[in-house]
Amino acid sequence: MTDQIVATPLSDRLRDILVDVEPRLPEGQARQAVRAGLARLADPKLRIAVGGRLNAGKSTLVNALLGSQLAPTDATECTLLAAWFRYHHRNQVEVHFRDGTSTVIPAAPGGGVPARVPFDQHTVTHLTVWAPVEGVDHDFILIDTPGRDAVSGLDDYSMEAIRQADGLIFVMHDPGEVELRALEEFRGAVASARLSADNVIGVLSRIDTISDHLAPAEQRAEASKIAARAAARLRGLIGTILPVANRVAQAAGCGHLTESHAATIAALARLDEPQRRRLLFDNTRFLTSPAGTVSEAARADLLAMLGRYGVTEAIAAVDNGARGATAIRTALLSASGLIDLQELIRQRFLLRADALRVDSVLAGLRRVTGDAPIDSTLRGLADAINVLRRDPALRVAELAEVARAYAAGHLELTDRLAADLHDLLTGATPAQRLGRDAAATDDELRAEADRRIGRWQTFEFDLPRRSRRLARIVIELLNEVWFRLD
Ligand SMILES: Nc1nc2c(ncn2[C@@H]2O[C@H](COP(=O)(O)OP(=O)(O)OP(=O)(O)O)[C@@H](O)[C@H]2O)c(=O)[nH]1
Ligand SMILES: [Mg+2]
Repeated sequence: MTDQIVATPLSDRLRDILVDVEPRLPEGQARQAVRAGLARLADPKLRIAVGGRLNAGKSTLVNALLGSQLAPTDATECTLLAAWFRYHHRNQVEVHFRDGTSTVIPAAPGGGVPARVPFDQHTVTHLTVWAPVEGVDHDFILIDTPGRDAVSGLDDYSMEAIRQADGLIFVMHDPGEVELRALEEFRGAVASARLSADNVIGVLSRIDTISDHLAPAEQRAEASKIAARAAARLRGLIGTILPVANRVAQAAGCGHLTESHAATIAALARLDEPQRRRLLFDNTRFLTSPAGTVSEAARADLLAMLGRYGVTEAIAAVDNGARGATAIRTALLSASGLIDLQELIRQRFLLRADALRVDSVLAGLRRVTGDAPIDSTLRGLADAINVLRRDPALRVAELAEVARAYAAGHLELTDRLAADLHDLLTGATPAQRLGRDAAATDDELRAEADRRIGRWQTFEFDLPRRSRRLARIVIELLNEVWFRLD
């Protein structure tokens, strides 16, 4: 299997194809699309957009991932323009206009998106925020997008930003009926944007707000159930949905939590059990109950930053031996779900960067090569693309990893699971990938995909944590097969 994976990056091969075709095309839509593809390939960074409905907590999550508070967050509609975060040793903001020009304006004090961008926002496509953020831009560009149901009519703009991305983190705050319906609608809207479980990660955000009376561990358990239900409903559109406590992740990730906060948390941890319980019962009691030497102002400060959920987690971290701000921040980052999300981003996006970038360029080209082009140059381009598309690296590279773990004895599979894996690895058609013959109807194939997904989900549940990712790779490919059935 692994022998089939070609060493030359797919993006290099696609670039060669496009460089060859471009001068032979007449000026027009097709040539422009090829040029756009070449421009995209010239930028080696993977683009990951963060999208979702208004107020879902997107910008808060972006800051947590950046490790720096550069995206403005607010309870009212806040993000009006898509912002691309990239590395530069100096803070500055570049405004990109619809006519293709751009201009540099000063960043907000401390860096990041200024409160006001002094241009008619309808003339602007997006901002590039240059900032000395380590991590993100070395690996990928993070794009914060405006809320989807923004009343200002910017919906199209956020879709435009999402369309330019190679992967999407879809943030949902409350996947109840309304939000799920909005997502179903979103599914229709993004069909052209090539989004599917293959390149969309879900985040269930603001999990501290699920209930006022649950302890953090119970909130997380509840959040996991909600996320699993939403994932089942959104099968095919979103691969995995991870619960994340965004605000806690932001406070810990952006270094807001200082040594002085750590001292307050340590003092709270030293209170006796009844005092602690009273204090953490609700926000009012947190601010007013006796708390030894900890001032009300210090408590208010902590509460504003972490919420009761985060404060409870921080105290638990001290109970578990965390000493000082750095140790508490590390514990909070892990408890918030951000570390799991970063790992998922690495697995689902970064390790597949080449294939994802090529895939998104191909999506842009499909518009000009889609319907059996008459022009012979375009026909040649379509044929070359088809050859590239069949490259197993575009689809099966990661499945090979599962196969390798299985072959090496790191992953034990029953005969049935091994057969499922084999079918996925070797099948050329959806039916073959599900171990069925060509006569099977789509309904039968869907039912078969469901059975296999269920089997792998049960299997995943029983696996040690470090191996679950392998089961998830299989589940997501099965989801993809399911999704691509007519
Ligand atoms: N309690 C709680 N509040 C949060 C959390 N994450 C974000 N918020 C709050 O929710 C509000 C919206 O957060 P943003 O990050 O600005 O949301 P957004 O999706 O970027 O909003 P738009 O850009 O306007 O669409 C802000 O007041 C945040 O402080 C969280 O994990 N817990
Ligand atoms: Mg925002």
